[in-house]
Amino acid sequence: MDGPYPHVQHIHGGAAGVCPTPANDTNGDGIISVTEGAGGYGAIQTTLTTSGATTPAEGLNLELGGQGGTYSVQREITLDAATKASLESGTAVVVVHGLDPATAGVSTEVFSSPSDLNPDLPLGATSPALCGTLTATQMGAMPQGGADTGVAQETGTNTAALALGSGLVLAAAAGGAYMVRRSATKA
Ligand SMILES: [Cu+2]
Repeated sequence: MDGPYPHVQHIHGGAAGVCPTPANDTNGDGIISVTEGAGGYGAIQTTLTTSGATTPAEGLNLELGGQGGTYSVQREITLDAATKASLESGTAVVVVHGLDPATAGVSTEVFSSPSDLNPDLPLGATSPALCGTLTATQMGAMPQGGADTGVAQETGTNTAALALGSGLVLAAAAGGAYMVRRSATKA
């Protein structure tokens, strides 16, 4: 649509707490769809919107997602009971959706085919791009200065961190967040 490609992003939970691997691309189209990946990371529990509501109902609200290749979100949100339970059990997973059409490694036909979540959206826009399992760490004190109250994601660093006002700091283990798209298997 001539705009920056969107990234809806969520805390998923209620499943195994694991991110998909290329082996999850069961239909072999070069993209791991939500249908192919969600068995490991579960359903949307919190939508990490850039503003406004953070409920699962906003899960596909592209206007409240991140935009383009680099962005930052700093906000404080209140997690619901389901998300807290996943965090406590180690099954909470941050998933950033939306592949870069320039680097997705698939044809335009595949990228733009109907999303398994909403046929009005392209498959590439809703499929997982980044994923990391959250682990809880008790902090003795809140971080000083501007706490990272949202997911911070920088290209190339493979990190995702979430700091909560409760004093819990949740961070994906180094190397635990990784690109889940894969190189094209078709020319
Ligand atoms: Cu998601």
